[in-house]
This record gives sequence, C-alpha cells and structure tokens, in this order.
Amino acid sequence: MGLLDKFKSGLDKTRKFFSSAFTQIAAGTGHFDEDMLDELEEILICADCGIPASGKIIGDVKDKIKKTGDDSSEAVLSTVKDSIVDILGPKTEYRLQEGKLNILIMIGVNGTGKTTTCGKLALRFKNEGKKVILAAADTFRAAAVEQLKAWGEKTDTTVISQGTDGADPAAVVFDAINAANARNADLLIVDTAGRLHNKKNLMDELAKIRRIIDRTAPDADVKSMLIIDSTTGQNAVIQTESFSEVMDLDYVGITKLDGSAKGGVAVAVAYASDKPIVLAGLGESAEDLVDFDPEYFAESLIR
Ligand SMILES: Nc1nc2c(ncn2[C@@H]2O[C@H](COP(=O)(O)OP(=O)(O)OP(=O)(O)O)[C@@H](O)[C@H]2O)c(=O)[nH]1
Ligand SMILES: [Mg+2]
Repeated sequence: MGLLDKFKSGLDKTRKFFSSAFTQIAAGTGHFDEDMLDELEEILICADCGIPASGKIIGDVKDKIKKTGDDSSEAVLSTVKDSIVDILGPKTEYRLQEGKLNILIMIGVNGTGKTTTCGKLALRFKNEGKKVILAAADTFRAAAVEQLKAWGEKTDTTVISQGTDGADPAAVVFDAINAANARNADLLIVDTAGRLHNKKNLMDELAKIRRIIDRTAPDADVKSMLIIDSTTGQNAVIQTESFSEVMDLDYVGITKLDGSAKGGVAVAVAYASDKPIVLAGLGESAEDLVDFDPEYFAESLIR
C-alpha cells in the first residue's frame, strides 16, 4: 500500500465525517455563501481542527473567493486543503544521524501510544538495517516492562530492563546506553512512563534521565518526542502546549488517527505549536506507523 493509501484508510472515519457533512452543505446550489461558510467552519471544529485553525481556514477560503470570484464547492474544498497544508507546515522526518548513537526519548501522558510507537519504530529502523535497542524506563507500571519486551520479541530487538520493583528509570537508561555502546547500536529508544506535565516528581524523573544521557552519551544525537493520542481531541493540543512549556521537545508523534473522527486534531496541534509532527499512528500493528505527510494528510482528511 502506498503512503497516500495508508493515510486514506487510516483517516477513513474523519474523512467520512467531513465529506458527508461537506456534501450536505454543498448539496443545494454547489456555491458557498456566508452562511454555508459558517457551517463549514463548524464542521472543521467538530472534526477537532480547533477554533483558531478553523477560523484561519475559513478566512483563507473567504480571501480566495474574494480574489477569484469562484465560490464553487470544488474551489472551496481545494482552498481548505491548501490552508490545512499551510498550517501543518513543511514535512519533517525523524531520521538517524549516521556514525553515532541516536537516542530517542518517548514522552507523554498515560495511554497515548508511547510503548506501541517504540515497538513500531524499532521494526522500522531494523528493516532499514539499523541496530536498535529499547530501554524499558517505564518502571512505574508492572505490565509496562513486559509490554515492551513483547515488542522486543515481535521485532527481534534487545530490550534493556531492570524490572519494576522500584527500579530507577535513569539507571535503566544508563545500562541501556552502555549496552548500546558495547553493541555499536545506531538507535536507542527510551520508553518512559505516562505522566502529566504538572506532576513535579515525574517531570524531575525525566530531567534526571536527560542528565544521565547528556553525561553518559555526550556525543549522541538526543531527541525527545511527545506522543499524543488523537482520539483525545483538544486535550492532545493542551498536552502539546503544556509539555512544550516545561521541557525541550523536538518532535510530536500523533497516534490512533484511525480510531475516531477526530483526525483534525493534527491541524489544531500544528496551529498551536511550533513542534513538527513527524509520525502518524494509523493502527495497532507494527506496520501501522508512517512519516507524517502534510500533503497526504490534508488530502485524506477532506476527500
Ligand atoms: N488504533 C490504534 N491504536 C493504537 C495506536 N497506537 C497505540 N494504540 C493502542 O493504544 C493503547 C495504548 O498504547 P500504549 O503504547 O500502551 O500507550 P502508552 O503511552 O505506552 O501507555 P502508558 O505506558 O500506560 O502511559 C494500546 O492498546 C495500543 O495498541 C494507533 O496508532 N492506532
Ligand atoms: Mg507505555
């Protein structure tokens, strides 16, 4: 399946919602007046694009109609798409730097898909011929280490863990860096426990992990990725803003785009944050992770 088809099938629920509502508005004359544009704005908000981004999109549509005089549904749809692509910004990919250890720290609130995305990424880079190691730094929940180990088995990837009984996540990461260096690994992916940005002790724990990395692997390329769950709608936007305020984030990964008609939340996140969305989770299995593609995403969202 090509990338566009993957986006199309993953975003099926959001697209069906959007296109049936759009067709309903356009059903009369096929031309858009002010009232119809207000309705269109409401649809965008309901698809979780967020109020500010939806306002910008409709503003762009109005400007375009003023300029060209073309208020046909086809022209409106095309401007909506261009405007979404514009909000999403240029395509950014997470890529490994050659010849050094790359470390990726996965961060986010409970249940957003961090561990799953660790497993999916391990498979992806292994398939590219890279040596990957997973660090089970979620020592908070008993089942967490087992869950990561299951992904390790599924993807034939080494998992470094210390169990869950009070193990220090930073100590797990220390061990994992040593293992990564000993094995000349290309990528170390650090799975962390779900946490809220305002829980001080848990955020301190993340800062400690980061200090250990900076001290133990000073030459590594270290990146942090916030994983947000699109089915949580505007909460995902708030999480992106809040985590960005309290820590250095490099990337955002958005999961479960297949799970609801709230796929538009990627647009709201992009509008609210300057962190690029680099990954899209489009299902639960190992292959259902793709590079986030603004053009394909916008296309799949609306038609
Ligand atoms: N449909 C769908 N389900 C997903 C996706 N990503 C993750 N999931 C599911 O979401 C659930 C939670 O995923 P986890 O990877 O355990 O989430 P987590 O962030 O590690 O959770 P905690 O460790 O508890 O904070 C699991 O049932 C996953 O299978 C996705 O892209 N699509
Ligand atoms: Mg987890």
